[in-house]
Amino acid sequence: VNQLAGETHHNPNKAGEFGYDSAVSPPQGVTHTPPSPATVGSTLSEPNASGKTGHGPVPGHNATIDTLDRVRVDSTGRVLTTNQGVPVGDNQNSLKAGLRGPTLLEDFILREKITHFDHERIPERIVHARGSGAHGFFEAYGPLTDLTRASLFAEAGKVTPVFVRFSTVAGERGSVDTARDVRGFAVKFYTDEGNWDLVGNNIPVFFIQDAMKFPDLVHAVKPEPHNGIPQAASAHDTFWDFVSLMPESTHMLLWAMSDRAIPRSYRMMQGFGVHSYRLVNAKGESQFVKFHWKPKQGTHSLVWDEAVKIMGADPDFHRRDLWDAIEAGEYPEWELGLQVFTEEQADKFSFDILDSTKLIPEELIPVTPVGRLVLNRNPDNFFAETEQVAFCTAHVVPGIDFSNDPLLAGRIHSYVDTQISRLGGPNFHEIPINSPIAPVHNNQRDGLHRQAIARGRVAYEPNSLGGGCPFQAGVKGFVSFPQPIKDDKVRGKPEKFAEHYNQATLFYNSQTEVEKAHIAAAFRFELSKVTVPAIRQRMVASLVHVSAELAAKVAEGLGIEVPPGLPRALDNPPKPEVKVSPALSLTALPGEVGIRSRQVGIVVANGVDGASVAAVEKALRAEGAVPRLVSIRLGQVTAVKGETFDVHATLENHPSVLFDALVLPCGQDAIDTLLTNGHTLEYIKDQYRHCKPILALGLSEQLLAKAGIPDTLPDGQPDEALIKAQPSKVASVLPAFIAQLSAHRYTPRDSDPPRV
Ligand code: HDE
Repeated sequence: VNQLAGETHHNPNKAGEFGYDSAVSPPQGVTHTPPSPATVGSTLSEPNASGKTGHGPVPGHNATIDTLDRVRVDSTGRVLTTNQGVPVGDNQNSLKAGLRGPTLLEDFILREKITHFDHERIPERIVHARGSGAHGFFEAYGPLTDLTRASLFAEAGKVTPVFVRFSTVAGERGSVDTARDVRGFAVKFYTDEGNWDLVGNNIPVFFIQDAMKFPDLVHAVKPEPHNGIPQAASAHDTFWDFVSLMPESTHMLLWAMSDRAIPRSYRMMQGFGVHSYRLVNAKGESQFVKFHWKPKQGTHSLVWDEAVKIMGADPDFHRRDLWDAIEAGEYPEWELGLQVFTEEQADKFSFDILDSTKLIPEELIPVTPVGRLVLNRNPDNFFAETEQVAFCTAHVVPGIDFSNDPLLAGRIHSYVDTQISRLGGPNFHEIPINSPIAPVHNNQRDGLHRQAIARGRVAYEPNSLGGGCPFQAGVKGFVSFPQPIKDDKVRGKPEKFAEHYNQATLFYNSQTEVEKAHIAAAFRFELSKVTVPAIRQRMVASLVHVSAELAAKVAEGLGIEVPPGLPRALDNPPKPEVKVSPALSLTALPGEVGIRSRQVGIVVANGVDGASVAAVEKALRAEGAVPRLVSIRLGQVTAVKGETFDVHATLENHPSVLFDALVLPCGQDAIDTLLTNGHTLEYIKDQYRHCKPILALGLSEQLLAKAGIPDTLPDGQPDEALIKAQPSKVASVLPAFIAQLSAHRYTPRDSDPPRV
């Protein structure tokens, strides 16, 4: 039973993992939800394809799963075979000429096994190598037919299966989850008119304006080529050398230095399509659109010291969090929102909507919710699904089209191209996780690893021998929006692209004081890792144009004077329409309040007051949180009245940075034991430093004192997330503790440097 799942949770959309019969009958003691009638293109409330009325809206079944069924393998109860299906008699010993003699070349069983093993790895993605994926579905809120003919938006309740992959960008496949980095947010919609891939990030803008610069950017941020250092980090010379010479990166740098780049969870971050795309309706009318994903779980982040410590404590922090939540039936959910705007509106903006270093403030174009995305099933096999999934911005469907964003243009080429070497040929669309649910018929043939067996002698068009099939769909097929173009062929950029700082300033000015402090600290940290002083200097000279306050703070942190601003590309930059945009601050998006799936550590030891521990555990479980008892070693602890508690984790194997909140127990013997254990004090210090709620019962005040935890905030005000109570009064403080946990972090406690 997985940790988050506790004893009671079970993901009804995934039959038991173990046992040959698991595909048909659930493991004992759990309820199995029958597959819902929702097939691709169906609505949740409609009868299913077979005409039978369904079981009602069970938002669980994924049509992708049906198509993947044909390739699923369950070896339970089966005999071991070679890849040719020949039963293997001995899987322990190679074939030898005598027990001590040479191994024979003839041993095809050994050779097949080793040969396959030798080729198990494929090239990792050049960027976004480390990621985690899940299956789910998208459900449209209502018809968007006036805007787009894309079939997934055709009617209210229409359900389209999806596969989503989240990722970091710079780190290699085996790197850590909580690096400071942009996160990928790639969604493959298996629509009934073909696959649409919305390959986005958790930040709405990008570092560069033109695809021409992408290889340079990536070469700059990846580990330096001479020594392969550093892994999964932008805090090094080549990255800051490049971006400090590219003022267009400044806006994105502000986002990347904000807490957005260290999310608490993949489940708790926004997603953005970044570029302007087009929606095209059945009449051929088109408007521009920007895509937004907003998490129902709220948008929450780590703090840097916490992120660094989690890298060591659990490098798979985000992967595990996503996996556990889905296994436990805590399906993460996002709302898709659209910013729709016309060419005429776009022309009037002070910025260019083809420039991916700019966003459209929500004050100018509001975000309209149009549907929800739910992830409800973990992959069966990481390699087959998460590693082999191939997202391509070129994968669009009728009703979705491109803008002329020059960054997007390069992407339309790059993603298909990269899969050809990564996945070994042009037939990567036939790999089960990539193959559309919509049928595929064309005259493309052959190539490495071809799976389809195309029948007949016709592989060309026009033909008469095949009755002209497959025939063109005409206007029912994908028709590119006929945007008029009349211009010179040039290498260059439109003038508005040359304004680099307005939106960086907008972003900075829209942050809370604590968020601003974290941005300054992140610049200080990253630039302090740069060894060439001139690069640090140049970067601060760029920040001068963003905010004098920010430049001063960073300069102070680096021990330099604020330099004069870099020369600007434009003498008279256009005036921005919006000065402050609350939606750009993380705190603007609290999400649904609640503590579901939040991890709470309850520290225990022999002699603990058992009644209050049990009460806290029960109350947290009732709210959907995941309380875990932590002690010096595994096994059981015996409470003061003789009750016993199972210990779930140890102070050593599960550092407190992995918890969202901490409970310290009462009971003199327990406190005496914990006081002598340095791990306990680190536990408390980290929770305090990272502004997480602490519930300290009775005598545990002694632990707080030994850890040096201040009673009040620096200004003498009470610390509302440091909640103290006698064990008998625990019920009266639990609501306050739960409220603090739901607020995620108690920022009034934030200080730089930390007080303890
Ligand atoms: Fe990517 N990007 N990118 N990118 N990108 C890749 O494709 C590329 C950009 C993004 O989970 C690669 O399959 C170019 C912006 C995500 O599998 C590659 C340019 C955004 C993922 C590639 C960009 C992204 C990728 C590497 C500038 C946010 C991971 C492996 C012109 C809107 C998808 C692969 C997954 C992956 C190229 C810029 C998002 C090399 C040339 C902007 C989420 O094709």
